[in-house]
Parts: sequence; structure tokens; C-alpha cells
Amino acid sequence: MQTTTSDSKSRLPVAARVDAVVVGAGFAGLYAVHRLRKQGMTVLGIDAASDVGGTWYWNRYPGARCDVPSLNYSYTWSEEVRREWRWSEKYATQPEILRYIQFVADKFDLRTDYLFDTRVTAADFDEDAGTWYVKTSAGDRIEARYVLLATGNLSVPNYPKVPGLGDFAGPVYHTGKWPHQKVDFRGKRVGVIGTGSSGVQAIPIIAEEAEELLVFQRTPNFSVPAHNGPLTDEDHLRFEADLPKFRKSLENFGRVPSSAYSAPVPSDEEQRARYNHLWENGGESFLVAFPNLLTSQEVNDGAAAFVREKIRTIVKDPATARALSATTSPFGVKRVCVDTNYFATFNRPNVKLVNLRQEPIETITHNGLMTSTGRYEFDELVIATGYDAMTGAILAMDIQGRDGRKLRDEWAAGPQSYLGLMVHGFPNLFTITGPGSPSVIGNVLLHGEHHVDYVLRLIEHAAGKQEPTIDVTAEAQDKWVAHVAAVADKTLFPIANSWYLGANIPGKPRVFMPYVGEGYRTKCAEIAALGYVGFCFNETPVLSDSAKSA
Ligand code: NA7
Repeated sequence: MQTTTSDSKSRLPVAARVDAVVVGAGFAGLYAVHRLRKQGMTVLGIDAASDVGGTWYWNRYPGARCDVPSLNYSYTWSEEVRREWRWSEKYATQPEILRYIQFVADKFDLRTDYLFDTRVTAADFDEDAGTWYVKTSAGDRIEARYVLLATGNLSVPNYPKVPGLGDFAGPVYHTGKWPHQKVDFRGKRVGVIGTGSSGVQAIPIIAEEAEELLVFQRTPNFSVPAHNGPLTDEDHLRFEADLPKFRKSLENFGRVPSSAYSAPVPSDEEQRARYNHLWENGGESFLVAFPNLLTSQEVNDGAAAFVREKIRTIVKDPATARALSATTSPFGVKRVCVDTNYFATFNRPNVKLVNLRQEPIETITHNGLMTSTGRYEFDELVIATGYDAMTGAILAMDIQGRDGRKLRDEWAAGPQSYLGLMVHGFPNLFTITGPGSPSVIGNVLLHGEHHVDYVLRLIEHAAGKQEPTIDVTAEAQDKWVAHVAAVADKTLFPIANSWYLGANIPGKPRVFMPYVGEGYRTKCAEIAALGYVGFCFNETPVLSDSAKSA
């Protein structure tokens, strides 16, 4: 379907019928549009942003980078793109990643099938017609057989629930909704709330520019050095040669390998040597130092102690070093930050760490904030408090499936799904990298590609029927949800108050959402080989009691 990319405010509402609606113009959404079109279907993509990019459209804060190496964080589906694109650095910056996405969108002319500046507000399934009615903020009403939600796992900004936020007189920037024009911090006193990956990336850069930087930290995070650097043609060629091996490794990828449970506890010397080596190399591979790093408290304690020791050697003031050292959760079970000069930044005379565990924020004021024991003044405020992750963007839409069941009710006690891809009673609706799939664990871009490919195969399998519908059985869904929880429960992941569990959002059910087990792709392939067991094609599954677990 051809549309214009005009501003929603100045265009007339669209009423159209297409084969598929794709919500989101990030990596997964764009690939979905491309694949569906190639399959000969009419497609309409919809995104709230003014252009392609997804998370990389919004996250323009200083220092924003991907913490997965660029060569891995690239589409694998196009030989041409891989041949023509060169990454300049091991970990690409946000502007470079956005240029890459724009390059792909241009090359495959993907924007022509998108409505931008438009938010999907609701989707209702009409059982008789086998059709979804998708409604938008601009008054569009689109009929579609299939709906693919490629809404991203980290796309709904979370604002701190502190009084007085609206009273602050200066500019307030959320890292996940950063302005398009450069923010100039020169000569400014800046406050930053939040020290997750976004804060850890932004703080060193802001510190170089601002006159004074106050970092308000509630919980310190583990961070490992990136050791970023330029990429050469040889690096690209080497990666290209290793690509088949890399692809193969994805089949069995899982954050926690099955060998974790029988692996021995390595000796102290062995651990030290390995951690030293990985610290020198940099990056997330620190997380896979040993198969049982995320299952054995004893092994994990060694890694945590090693990182804390590194912090003590980098940060000169012992009290600040202590405050920056994570102690309340195991290493790696909250997303590990990958940084450039983060800890060393606290040696700068213009940077001060405020430990909110000792003095919680009481209120934001017109020129700063007050904690239980102090008053701090600053001119500009950066909020790096993360996202309503995994489910936030999906539940922001009012989605109604078979029998009038609302997704918000079905997920009231936590997300339910089969393979993190489909929800029982919501036929032809696909959650790309949805909760219950590996999604944010590892490389979300490649998990998105895999999901889109799988959806296309499901659609192909259903094709030929008059009014194809694809659903999943309640039994398959219940088993999968139990399996996702059981795998997580055997690890250290559920201990931490992380966004993986929704613990960062007050009132959100505490349920571990990503699939951390091994061999997700292999499982999906086996299910397909068995005739897509657990899915039902062109038949209404026996509907479970709606929202029975709420
Ligand atoms: P994160 O990882 O959720 O980090 C948010 C940070 O904000 C974290 O340090 C929080 O402390 C802090 N926070 C949240 N609410 C408050 C309040 N009310 N007061 C003080 N501090 C608060 O989000 P990011 O954007 O950094 O990273 C998200 C992901 O994006 C990242 O993992 C990468 O995958 C990319 P807390 O730990 O809750 O005490």
C-alpha cells in the first residue's frame, strides 16, 4: 500500500484494507514490512516517530551507543547491505546506527508503506470477518488480516515518581526522548537521575561539557569497559568469513547454557585470569566468562568482587568507590552496562555523586532538588530512569481479541504467550521479540529477524485457506509460560529488582519476562517440524477462561 509520510496533523485519516499492519519502524518493523511485501502482501507500517529508527530514532542522548558489537548488531538478511555498509567503530554511536537504518529504508524503499507521526491506539478483532480493525491517534481505521507488533522492548519512557517534577524551571530531558538538536551543556550545572546503561553512557560525556555535574544514584550498577575502537576493512572481511559460524551459534544461543548446571566452580586463579582477560578485551562477553556465572552464587560472587576491586583501583575517593559498587544484586542479572570512562569520571573535580540510598529525593524544586538531608541546585535535569520495558508499548494500546477479551486483562498478572510470539485468543496478532522470547537477552535485532521469519513461515503455512487464522492453544501457552519461569527460577536472575521483572515500575506484576534458556531457535524449528504444534490454523482453539490468572 502506498502512503505519504506527511505529518498526521496535516493529512486526512486513512481508511484502508491491507493484508498486514506492522506497528513500529525500528529494525524488526522495517524487516517485517520488507518481508511481507516480498511475499506479495499489502502492508501498512505505522510509527509514532517522524521517521524510521525505532529506539535509535528517540535515544539521541550524548554517548548513546549499542552495547552489542556493531558487526553483530546488523541485519543478516541482506547480502547487499552487508557488502555496502561499513561500520566505523566496534560499538557504533546512535547517529551511525540511525544512518544504517535509514540506508536500509532508502535501499528497499520502506518508508513508502509507513504512516509516521501516528500512534496506534487500539486494535479489535472481528471474529466473523477474521479481521483486525486498527485505530490510530490520527483517526485512521485500517482493516488487516495480520497485525505484527514490532513496538520494541524499551520504548515507553519511565519518569521517576517524585513530587515537584513539573516545578523545575529549567529544561528536563529524558534519555529515551532526547531532542533532535544538540543540547549544549557548556557552562551549565546539570543533574542526572539514573545510573543504568543510559546514565552510564551519558554521564562521562556530559561531565566533559558541563560546568558541574551532579549524579543522583539510587542503585549502583555493574559496568565493564567497552574498549571501543575503529573497525577496519579486515575486521569486516573476517566477520564475513565467520558469518556461517556466527549464524550457527545463534541456533543454540541462550544466556544460560544447559551446561551451567553441571559446570564445576572454577578455582580462584582460573576466575581471576579469565576476568582479567575479559576486562582487558572489554564488552558484554564478561557475562559468559563461565557457563555457571548466572546460576552459581559462588561463581557470581567472584565476578562481582572482581568488578568492585576494579572500581576501587579506578575511583580515587574510597567513599565514592564504595557508593559506586553494586552490592544488592548478583553480577549480570540486571543488564550489565558497557562503558567508556564511567568510573573514572567520578575523579573529575566537576562531578559529584549523590547517594540516594543515604538521602532519598524528597522533591524536585524550581532550581534543583531536595533530598532528606540536602539541597542541590542545577540548571538542567537529565532523566535516565529507563522504560516500562517489554510490555509497556504493547499494553499502551487497547487490544481486544476473540470473545471480547482484552490483552490488558489477559496480562494483568504478567504476560502470557506461546514462544513470546502469540497470545491465546488473539489470532493473527504477533508480538515480535515479545515477552516470553529471548528478546532483550543478547542481540535483540537478530531475535527480531528470527521472529519475523517465523511469522512469515506461519502465514505461509496458513495460506491457501479461505480466511486464514492462526492462534495458539491455551495448553501450549500455559506450558510455555511455566517453562520460561522455570528456566529463570533456576538462575540468579529473579533475585534482582530489574526491568526484566518489571520491578522498576511501581505496581507492575513481578514476572521474569525474557526467555534466558538455551536453544530457543532450535525449539521453534522443532515445533515447526512437528506441524507447528501448539498453534492452531483456521480453527478456534478452546478458549481458556479469560484472564483466569489475574
Ligand atoms: P535502566 O537500566 O532501567 O536504569 C534506570 C536507572 O534509573 C536506574 O539506575 C534506576 O535505579 C534509576 N531510577 C529509576 N527510577 C528512579 C527514581 N524514582 N529515583 C532515582 N533513580 C531512579 O534504564 P536505562 O535507560 O539506563 O537502560 C535501559 C536499557 O536500555 C539498558 O539496559 C539497555 O538494554 C538499553 P534503580 O536501579 O531502579 O534503583
